[in-house]
Amino acid sequence: MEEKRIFLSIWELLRRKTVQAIERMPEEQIGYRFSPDLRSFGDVALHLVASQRMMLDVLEGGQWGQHRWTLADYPTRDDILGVYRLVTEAERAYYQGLDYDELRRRVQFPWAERTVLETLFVFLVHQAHHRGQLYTYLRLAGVQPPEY
Ligand code: NI
Repeated sequence: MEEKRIFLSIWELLRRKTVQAIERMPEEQIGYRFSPDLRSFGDVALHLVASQRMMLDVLEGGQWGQHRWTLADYPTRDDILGVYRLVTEAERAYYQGLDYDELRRRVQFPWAERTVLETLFVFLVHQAHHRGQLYTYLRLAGVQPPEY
C-alpha cells in the first residue's frame, strides 16, 4: 500500500539519522544544559523516544502520558540508544500490521482526535523537529551532525 510504503521509508530515514545524532554526542556532553531552563541533549533525545512510545500506547488502545523519560531514567548514551532500539522494535512490529482500515481508524489523543495515518505523520514531524534541536546541540558542542 502506497501510504504505508511512503510512511515507512520516511520513518526509517528519520530513525537512522536520529540514532546517528545520538551516537555522535560525546558522553560527557549528554547531560549538559546550554541554559538552565532548556532540556539537555539527552533529555531532548529521551523526549523524542518517549513520545514515540506514548504514541504507540494510544494506537494500541492504551492511555497517553505513561512514559515521561529523562536522564534520571536513562543516564548514559548507551541507555538512550538501548531504549530507542526497544521502542523502534515495538514500532516496527505495529507498522507491519498497518493496512487500509487501520490507517483510517480514528484515535483519541488528549489534544485531538485523528486517524492513525494523520497521527503517524504528525509524529514524524515531531521527530524531525527534535532531531533539528539535537543537531543544534551537536554544533554547539563542536560536533558535526549527520547529513540531513
Ligand atoms: Ni516535543
